[in-house]
Amino acid sequence: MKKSHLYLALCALSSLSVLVGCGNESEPEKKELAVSIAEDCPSRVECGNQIELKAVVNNDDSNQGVKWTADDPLVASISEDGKLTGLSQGTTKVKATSVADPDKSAEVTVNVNYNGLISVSITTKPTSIRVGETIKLSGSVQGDTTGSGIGWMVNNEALATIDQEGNLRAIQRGLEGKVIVNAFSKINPTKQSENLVIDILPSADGKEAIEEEVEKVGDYRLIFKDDFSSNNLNYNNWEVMIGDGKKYNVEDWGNQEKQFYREDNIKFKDSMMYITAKREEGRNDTRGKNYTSGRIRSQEKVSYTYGRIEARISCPYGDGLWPAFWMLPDNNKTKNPYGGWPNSGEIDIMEVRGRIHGSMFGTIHYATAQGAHTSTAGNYLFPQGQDISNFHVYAVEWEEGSLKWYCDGNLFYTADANNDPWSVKEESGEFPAPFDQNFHILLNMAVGGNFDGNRLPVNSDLPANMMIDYVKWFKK
Ligand SMILES: [Ca+2]
Repeated sequence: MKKSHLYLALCALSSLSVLVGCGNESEPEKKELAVSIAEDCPSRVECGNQIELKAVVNNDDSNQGVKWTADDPLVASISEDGKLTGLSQGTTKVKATSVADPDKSAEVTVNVNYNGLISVSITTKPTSIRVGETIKLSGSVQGDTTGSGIGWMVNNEALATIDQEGNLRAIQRGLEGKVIVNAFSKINPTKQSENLVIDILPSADGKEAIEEEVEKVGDYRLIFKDDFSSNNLNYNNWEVMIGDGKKYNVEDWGNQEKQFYREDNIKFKDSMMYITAKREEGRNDTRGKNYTSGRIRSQEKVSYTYGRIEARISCPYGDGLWPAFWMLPDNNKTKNPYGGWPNSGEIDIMEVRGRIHGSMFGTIHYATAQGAHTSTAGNYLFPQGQDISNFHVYAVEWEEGSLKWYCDGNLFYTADANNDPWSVKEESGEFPAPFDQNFHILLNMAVGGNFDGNRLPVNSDLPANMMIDYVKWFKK
């Protein structure tokens, strides 16, 4: 129903109740409680600064009688009496709820900005480090008026770690034999230093790795890890995908999805990445989409052929929410040897429907010999007392001609030549194509779309957080 029609209907109802009300003059008059946001209430704040929000209750603008809450604690913190502190760039809906009648409330959207001209640089620039060695790096931040300081990150935490004092320690040479270090501004983590590439050399006694510190699963050795331990997105590993898919020539991401992806919907806290789906009506930068969310990929940054690919993830409840941890081949649209999707293949390590709390899916998509899309999938049911909202370790073990899906170490599906042989168009490749080339990782949460019958979340489901603790890639 359109709003104007609803309004007319309500007017008609209220005049009716006035007419009916004429006969009940003896009833005591009820005082209707009204909560609104004060006209002079601020709606913008700089990171690190505080503003005082103001509500009006029954024409009383003293800000008494309401409790304040914010819907995105990663963007701003708020006290019950309306003192809001900006934490990171983004928007949050803020609500004033009547203490006397919790059904009465009013909302305002607050923008948190950082407009300072920040630049970050690394001042010590070693070119190499030996396995087992620790080097202290230093750097500087210019233009940060809040004095929040500098943070550190390394692109591959399987090869070396760095703490927030800048101590870099090398664990193994790995496949690349180097790591990339960045310093960043803590108040605005998108402001990062230039890449510092540091070669990892064997230890003085010739060791390629501190063997007892290299994580192993069976025959697999860890070759890549992003633990998000610097509470920041590493652009050397990830590209943030923005928009409704048009930029990538897949309108509504090929699935009639209802979200617009924004970088603001990806945040970090306590060594965890949060992808947050929000209802954000009336924005002028989402091409009419009423939902926003986040999506990242590692195309041509973290991409290998074969291995065990793993992540630890918690998914939210909510109709139509579609969190996914999955893989596509590099350049699947343009330069892929097997052509575009579905011929070039897709590996879904984990997909859940926010409506269905007790199960998840692992799937491969590929093409029939005639070039039509087909897929084969396994379904995992969580044990009693667990569901999608708990943290689970989702993994696929992908080797030549075989894919095995695991949840928390439980093998629940195998696709191989004996079980579910796949194929692609005859002219472009035979089994085990297309799953014999470099694939990269994607993490996202869609809203709506055809994975769960175009259902949409109710407003109370949002904002909803998909939380990712880490991503790992192992190889034999
Ligand atoms: Ca982590």
